[in-house]
Amino acid sequence: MLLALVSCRPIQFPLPATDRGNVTSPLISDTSQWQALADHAAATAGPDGQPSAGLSLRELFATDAGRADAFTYAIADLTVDLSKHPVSPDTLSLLVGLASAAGVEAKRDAMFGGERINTTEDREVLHTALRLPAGATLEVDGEDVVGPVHEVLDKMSGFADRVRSGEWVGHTGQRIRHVVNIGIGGSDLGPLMAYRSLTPYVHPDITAHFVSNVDPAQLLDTLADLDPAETLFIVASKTFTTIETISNAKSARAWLLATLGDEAAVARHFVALSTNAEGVAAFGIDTDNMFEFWDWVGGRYSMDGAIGLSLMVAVGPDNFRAMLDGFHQVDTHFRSQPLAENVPVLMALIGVWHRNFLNRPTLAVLPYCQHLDRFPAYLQQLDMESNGKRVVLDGTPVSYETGPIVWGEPGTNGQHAFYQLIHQGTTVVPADFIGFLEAAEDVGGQHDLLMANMFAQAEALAFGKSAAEVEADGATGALISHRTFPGERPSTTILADKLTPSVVGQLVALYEHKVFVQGAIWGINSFDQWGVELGKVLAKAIGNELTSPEASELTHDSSTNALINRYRAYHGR
Ligand code: G6Q
Repeated sequence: MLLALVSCRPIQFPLPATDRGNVTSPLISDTSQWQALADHAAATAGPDGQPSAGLSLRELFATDAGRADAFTYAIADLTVDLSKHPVSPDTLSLLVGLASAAGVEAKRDAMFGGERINTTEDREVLHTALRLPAGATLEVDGEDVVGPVHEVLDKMSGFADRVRSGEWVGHTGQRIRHVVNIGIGGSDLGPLMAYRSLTPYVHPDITAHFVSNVDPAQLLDTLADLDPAETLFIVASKTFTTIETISNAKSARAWLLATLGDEAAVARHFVALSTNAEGVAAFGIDTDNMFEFWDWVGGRYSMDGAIGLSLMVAVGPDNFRAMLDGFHQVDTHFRSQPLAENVPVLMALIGVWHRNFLNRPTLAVLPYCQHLDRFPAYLQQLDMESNGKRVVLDGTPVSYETGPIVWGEPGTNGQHAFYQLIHQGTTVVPADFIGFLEAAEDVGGQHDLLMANMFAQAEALAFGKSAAEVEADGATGALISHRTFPGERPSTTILADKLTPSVVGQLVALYEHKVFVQGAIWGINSFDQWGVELGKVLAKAIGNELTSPEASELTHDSSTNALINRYRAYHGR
């Protein structure tokens, strides 16, 4: 049983110790631990600034036959091989020292305990409570949050079961065969990614669709083959004010009513996932058919609660709960393991090593699994929206790089496209390879070939092909340089037996906590998103200017004014 009694006091994390006399700096770069890492990077750099002297991958592997074992870690059902990174035991211990200096453990405990660590929105950050087992207790401001979480889960399960069994029918009595999740950002990417990941677990009579873009093409393409009588819309919006989602939901309702004719049909074909009951009611959805979540769940951290309803309908409550258990296993590891053996912490630290001390700006996520095709996009939001920040909690600008640019595509497609740059380009791109020992579904032994590619790529990136080897293959002249692969390109390999619901939860929680630790080290707020909020207001003003029949004076820059005028002129406004 977990019991955390939490009050609403302001957060007072230990600030980094500084080497500048009595001045206490909020910047981690002012700690002696940061400086020690900078010195270590300088002492081990070769003439090109890349790790050499004891930290080249070739040397690290040549001098330590046990390196793979020593740098491979287990977390729940995942095996994480960190050996192909330019880190020695000394590097790791300096990095762990940095995590301690940043107060990562205290910050982690504050998050799990329900303190208001999202200081700019004055909110707790409690997505980990969404996967606490029934019977656990977590009190925030004197109120238990685990009971309500399980009430919503039970309500979702009952609804999902009714849809799956055909008991919940549409307005004309037909069973629901298509579920359309209308949501964007955090209300789209998580359930979409998990739905595609768990394709083999989807109910044979139910297909889920995801509409996010306000571009009408996506809604129209999705609805083109659907029968309104068999279609259920799940309107997913934490705030229920997001213009893209509300616009798509209104258009979907008009499409439904154009065929079914009767306003009463809305109640059988629309449900909502939101924190805003008033907004849901104003839209015309019965709040009995609303599945609730709370302000303390950030959008991009919400797929394991009500926002996962489309996924639950598709894969069933048992599989959804198995996914939650996977999340919880990783939460437990993160919460209990010492920093030096804590896998999300180690992944985060290695990311900080690349980003801040080796100047590597991006991270490629390369799943060798087609079902994880949306995993890079999901991580892109998780990481870049969380850690794309430029000031620390007290508003001081950082003096160092923060979140990396995250990108990627499933292997082997990427191999025939952008891997060229990763192998021989001028930018070193750390990569995360993710693969499975067993295929979800195999045909003609293709899974063996898929995995052979993954292992071969990680090996080639790390160890390259020297000029001597190229020459030995018969190359001469300029061709020798063209065909030489420098190697020393780092990667993590994450393996699991199979992509099960639990493993999906484990993978997501692993990255959630990795992102958390990096944010904690950089001293930023990983849980707000003012850049996203800006986008939500900017378009409103220009929207009026594009559509108003009366031309009013435009007060933007000359480029924006010209673009707006061109659009208005085209439409004769
Ligand atoms: C996520 C962000 C953002 C959000 C969307 C949708 O952390 O806040 O991506 O999820 O803007 O917001 P609503 O769910 O409120 O519609």
